Amino acid sequence: MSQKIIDLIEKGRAFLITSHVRLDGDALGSELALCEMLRSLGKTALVYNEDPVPSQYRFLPGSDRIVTELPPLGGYDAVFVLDCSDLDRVGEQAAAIASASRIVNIDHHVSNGGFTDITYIDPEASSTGELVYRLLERMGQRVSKDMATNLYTAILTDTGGFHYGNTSKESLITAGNLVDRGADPQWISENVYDNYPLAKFKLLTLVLDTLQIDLDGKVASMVVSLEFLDKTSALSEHTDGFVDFPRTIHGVEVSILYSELSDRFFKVSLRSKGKLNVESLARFYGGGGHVNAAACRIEGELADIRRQVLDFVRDKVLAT
Ligand SMILES: [Mn+2]
Repeated sequence: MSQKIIDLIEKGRAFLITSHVRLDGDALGSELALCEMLRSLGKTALVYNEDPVPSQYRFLPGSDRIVTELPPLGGYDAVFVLDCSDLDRVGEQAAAIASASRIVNIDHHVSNGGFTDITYIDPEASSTGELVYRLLERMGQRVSKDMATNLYTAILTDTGGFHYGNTSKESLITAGNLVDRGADPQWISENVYDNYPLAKFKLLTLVLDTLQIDLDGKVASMVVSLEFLDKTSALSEHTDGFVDFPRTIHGVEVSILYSELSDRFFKVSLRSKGKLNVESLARFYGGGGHVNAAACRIEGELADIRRQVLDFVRDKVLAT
């Protein structure tokens, strides 16, 4: 861990914390735990995100105090950019944030581009939440019940409920320590996973119907069209987790979700089993992520995109 980060926290007075668009449990949990730690040290700290908090994460302590309008950066000693491999991931305010006097990046993505020199990056960590926990320990900070809830949620969600290859001994020990500090695994899981709005379920029934199996049963893919969102009054955030369903099919090694963002523009979410690396595919198209979970955006006709992606999966991902 960079001593620079600890010095900066000790000397600074006011900090802004942000993360990526399309918020997830790791982004939010890490931000909120760090924010509480900074406040407990007597600092001014604020969390800013471009996107509002998705409904299943509104139980996170402190999530109601997150702002979606970027405050003037002049008053802040540094901006913490969490869980982002690239500054562009923060959204439309990336250029404004780039002008901050200091930027600190805490992240665990393999494809981190190194956009600042004050970093704590560990691709071996399960989640950014695990890194924030290490920072708390290193600084000798007490982990409150609220911090424990936020950080447990970060680890839980980024490991897919302790399911993916990043479910390491350290992530489980950290999760155990967080339970010891007051995180309630059943209550957190019920909030995150057993809390679907009905619109999401209706959307899922349409999306499941698009299931396509390719490459001898090894690849399964589904499509979310804008028309489906419209028909079911679902939001794009409701597609979170859909890509995990085809992966559960026997024999499937790679699952893909094509989500239409606008005309001729698709988000491609990728999941894989075992050592198969879908991050390489995402990176090829300008995206990124982790070995078993990655995403990118591709422009074009869906049929062409599917053909290109399947070619890449056959020649590069399954071939290794
Ligand atoms: Mn993460």
